[in-house]
Amino acid sequence: MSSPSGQYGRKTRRPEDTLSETPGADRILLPSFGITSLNNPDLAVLGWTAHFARQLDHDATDLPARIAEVSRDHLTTLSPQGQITLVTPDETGLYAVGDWVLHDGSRVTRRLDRMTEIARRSAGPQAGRQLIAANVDTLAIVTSCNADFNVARLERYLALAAQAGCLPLIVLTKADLSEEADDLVRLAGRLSPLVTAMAINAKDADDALRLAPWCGKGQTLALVGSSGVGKTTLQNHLTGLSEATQDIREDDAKGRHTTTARALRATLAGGWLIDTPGIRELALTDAAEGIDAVFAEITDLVGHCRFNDCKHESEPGCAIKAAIEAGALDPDRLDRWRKLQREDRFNSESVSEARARFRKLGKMHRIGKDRGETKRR
Ligand SMILES: Nc1nc2c(ncn2[C@@H]2O[C@H](COP(=O)(O)OP(=O)(O)O)[C@@H](O)[C@H]2O)c(=O)[nH]1
Ligand SMILES: [Mg+2]
Repeated sequence: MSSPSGQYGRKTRRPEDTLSETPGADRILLPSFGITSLNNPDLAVLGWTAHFARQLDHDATDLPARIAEVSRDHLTTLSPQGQITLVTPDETGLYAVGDWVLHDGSRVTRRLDRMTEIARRSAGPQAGRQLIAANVDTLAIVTSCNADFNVARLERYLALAAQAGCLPLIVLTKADLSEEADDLVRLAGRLSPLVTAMAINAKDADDALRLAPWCGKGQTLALVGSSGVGKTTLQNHLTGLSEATQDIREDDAKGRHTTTARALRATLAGGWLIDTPGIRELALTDAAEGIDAVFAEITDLVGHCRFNDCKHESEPGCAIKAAIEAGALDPDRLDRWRKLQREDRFNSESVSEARARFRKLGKMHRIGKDRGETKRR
């Protein structure tokens, strides 16, 4: 499917050529397909893999494109044909930044099954599932070494990453303002199997580029976390953009929301980055497997309890209780696991009602579309 690199190369100077003059850009290795091809990247550069290729019908003429931005009434996509604006047969809210779609030049004809899908329970009293991004390879959970650092919150984000199917990365910013950065890295690195934790000064270009290996050729990295922790600062170093960052109120270490929209942006390392607006309180939904994966040692112990329905309270033969007594399991971690599970169960129930409404809507759209196609024949 993918075309050879260089096919779209031009001799004339284009705006993105100046990227290589951005301070810091000379410190990273520019990929062989060249930064000048970003306006017409080939499919692999955009993150296309066999997972998506397998979904194509052999005789179909529709072309693939990747969603860079979702607006109320249209999608902005990137493709080997350049940037294309598409309308959708259904609500654009059903699409996420990072999604792959097939199109006929102006309309989306199909959304391809996602490799990974990051979603949370939407904020506010109305139950719903809000898509954050799709087809993200690595989720960078950004927190700072100051007051934002919170083990329970990190576990919650790690469950989000595990549920989504993304590789988790914990990035502790503001290491330059903290004496305990190394301790926090060790602590964060123990919160889940698979997680990599690092402490950085996000304002330092070299430090920020330690994230480059996760957003190299064809790789997509998303940044999530509270407001004011340095996500946009990191994005600017990784992409060469200069989006507005925010001043932080020193008293409570809380930031104001400056980043408002999600977008897929090209990185200097040849991959893709999605900066997200700060999340005030992340609520999980449908994340039971993600929670199990993060708390793998507890999940394993549960399997060793004598009774299948052990509540880990006063039952005989409880492996959890034994582990706590032996000092092998931190009772606080057990409490946090319980709390997340309870909350996820509650949220998933209320969201499933909302989802039933969504399915009905989708069906109506499909029927409408079929009718439209019949008419045209
Ligand atoms: N000293 C220091 N300041 C930082 C660091 N990361 C971010 N900041 C500052 O924190 C504020 C918020 O950063 P911003 O990137 O807008 O955070 P976002 O809300 O997560 O996108 C800005 O004033 C940044 O300059 C860091 O590692 N060290
Ligand atoms: Mg921001």
